[in-house]
Amino acid sequence: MKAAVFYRPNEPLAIDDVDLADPKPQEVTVRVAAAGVCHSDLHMIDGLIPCPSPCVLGHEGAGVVEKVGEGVTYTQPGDHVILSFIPSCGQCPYCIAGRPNLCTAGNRAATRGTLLDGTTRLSKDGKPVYHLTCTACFAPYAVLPESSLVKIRQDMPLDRAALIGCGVMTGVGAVINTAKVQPGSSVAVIGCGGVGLNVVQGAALTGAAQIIAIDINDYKLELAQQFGATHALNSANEDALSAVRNLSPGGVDYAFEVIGRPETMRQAFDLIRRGGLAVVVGLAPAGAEVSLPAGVFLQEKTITGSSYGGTRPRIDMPKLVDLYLLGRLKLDELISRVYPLEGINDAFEAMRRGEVARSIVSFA
Ligand code: PAD
Ligand code: ZN
Repeated sequence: MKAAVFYRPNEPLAIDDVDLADPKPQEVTVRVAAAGVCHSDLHMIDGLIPCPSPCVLGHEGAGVVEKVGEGVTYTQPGDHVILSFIPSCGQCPYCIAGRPNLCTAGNRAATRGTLLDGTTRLSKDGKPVYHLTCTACFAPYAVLPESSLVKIRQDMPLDRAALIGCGVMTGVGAVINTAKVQPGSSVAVIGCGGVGLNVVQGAALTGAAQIIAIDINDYKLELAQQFGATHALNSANEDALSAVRNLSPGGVDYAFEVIGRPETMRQAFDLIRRGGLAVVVGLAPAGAEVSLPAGVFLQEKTITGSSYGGTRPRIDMPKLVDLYLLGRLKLDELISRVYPLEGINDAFEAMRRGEVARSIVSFA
């Protein structure tokens, strides 16, 4: 089959023929319907975050179960599923504590690019090809661990469902699971791309009273207002700190960094009030550090990261599906463009130029 393969940073992905073996025990083959284009993959293409090579990218997807390996009990052929980009072993202290997004074996496999047993089902000319985050969904078929699948209602359109697999879950989850934003609060969101727009809509869902969208691209700020932002600040033209202090004296209750830059992570910390919470969602380049003003620790501010929106995928994702089908979660508005697999590099260029909320690759 054709797949989008990463060989080296700072090069376009290759649309190459790769082989996909049958699922082993506890694994499943999924026919991918659609895959969203997320900035995390672009960080790897840009060489900011390490990526095993060669590797089929794509970690935001949904599709239909085609085949199940021995011992699979959760799912059967024909099921509609969202692909979760962190599998879970179900047995480590994180999984037992209800934090499968931090699963030791799942995170190890996801970054190493293998399935949970340390091997790959993808290959080319008999040599292993890695599966980004056990999903590798920039391809018409994927083999995943059973624990990477989340069954969903059959009446949910699969292209919309794909977005829940990363951007929507990460953004809404950062608000609901990580920050637990309270109704009536003030929230600043720095970076309103595919994930940041979902932080904005997550904040709107929780009933935040003031949602201040910050970006350097006016188109993203317009989108943020459609997604529920009450204020929009272009930080290329005005100083975000003083503008936010004017709107919310003393600082906001919660600030979210959704870009992946140390400067804006620091900005999130500066924007919160005494006792406030800053949440870092963006992935920083490998080795980057953030410095914090030591004098303000007595202000009891908190800064934390949010991995995959702190999700328990099989609990949260079907709820997001229900909210979409009730008309309470915006997904249609996120899909700015639809590309065939061969257009994948154009989709990343459009993201780099800031032209899209999200693009999807469709295999329909
Ligand atoms: P995107 O490219 O769609 O959005 C990034 C946004 O940031 C764009 O709207 C930019 O205009 C804006 N921006 C860039 N620089 C600045 C700046 N200096 N000040 C203000 N705004 C700026 O990316 P995305 O939404 O797909 O991903 C955002 C980040 O989230 C990225 O680092 C990605 O790797 C990370 C991510 N994290 C997780 C997780 O589990 N924590 C999951 C998915 C994505
Ligand atoms: Zn992503």
